Amino acid sequence: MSEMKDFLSPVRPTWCPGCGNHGIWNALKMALADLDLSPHEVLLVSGIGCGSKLPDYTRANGYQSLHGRTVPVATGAKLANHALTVIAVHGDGDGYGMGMGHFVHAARRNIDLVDIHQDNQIYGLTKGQYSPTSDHGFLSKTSPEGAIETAVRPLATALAAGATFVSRGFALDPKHLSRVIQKAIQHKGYALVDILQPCVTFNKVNTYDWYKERVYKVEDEDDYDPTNRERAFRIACEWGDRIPTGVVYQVEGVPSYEDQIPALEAGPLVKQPLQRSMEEYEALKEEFV
Ligand SMILES: Cc1ncc(C[n+]2csc(CCOP(=O)(O)OP(=O)(O)O)c2C)c(N)n1
Ligand code: SF4
Repeated sequence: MSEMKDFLSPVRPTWCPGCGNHGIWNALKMALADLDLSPHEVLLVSGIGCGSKLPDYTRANGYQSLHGRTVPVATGAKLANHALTVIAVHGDGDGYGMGMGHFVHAARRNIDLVDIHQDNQIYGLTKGQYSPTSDHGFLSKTSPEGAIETAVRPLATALAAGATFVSRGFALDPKHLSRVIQKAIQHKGYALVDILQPCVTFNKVNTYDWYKERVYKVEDEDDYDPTNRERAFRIACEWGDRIPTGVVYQVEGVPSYEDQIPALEAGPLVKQPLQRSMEEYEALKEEFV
């Protein structure tokens, strides 16, 4: 059986004391250990941001890519070796700002990725600019008179794009979050995990207390039915006095992107021989030259 400590790298986190990323990191390690995965079976791909440092602190395959390009890199890695459990992990600026197009296309492609967003409603690493999920009126260095845009609603956006698994967790509840991440990993297809992650240094509005007063677990509701897309959409749009957490939508049996690629039928590309026989070469020449 794997244990959480198996996923500890020798590098210690430099996140601020109290940062929500500590809880997310613990929940992720807990999920990987509970699923009895080994570090070599997992690839963590991140972008640039405070949260994107997570692969440095975790013993597994890791790749820190460019700001906003987490999902395309994770997609390429999944296609090269679809036997890997590929987890994209990045901030709301990275994933819902620069990476917004990739988010929507990954969801509609149903590529078998877990897409974790450390959603602190602010740019942490660059010291406190407002982000795509900052609420209307949010005061920051780049919105001194209050943000004038409507905030992105990630769960509703994912659902509208055709995502087959849509969820949210809260960094202060790592056990619940870990169960949500486990379900996302077990899901075959694109899985969004939006995580409420207080940035204690730069976001003085969306604090632990602010979230605590508002979050509820969708599975505790009497009429919980994560297969009902219409109902899920209503829940996905909720924000303000009530903020839903848990698995909001899940549908199984939809073919994933990589399942539909004939070249992958013979197994992961990385395991397939690079060399072609003379006969195969002649056949290719015949077809194309
Ligand atoms: C192409 C590019 N544009 C901008 C930046 C500057 N930059 C680095 S991190 C970041 C935003 C970080 O916010 P978020 O993704 O929400 O992550 P957090 O730090 O809050 O975890 C920005 C704008 C960059 N590194 N690369
Ligand atoms: S600046 Fe915010 S997001 Fe970054 S490590 Fe500190 S508390 Fe966490």
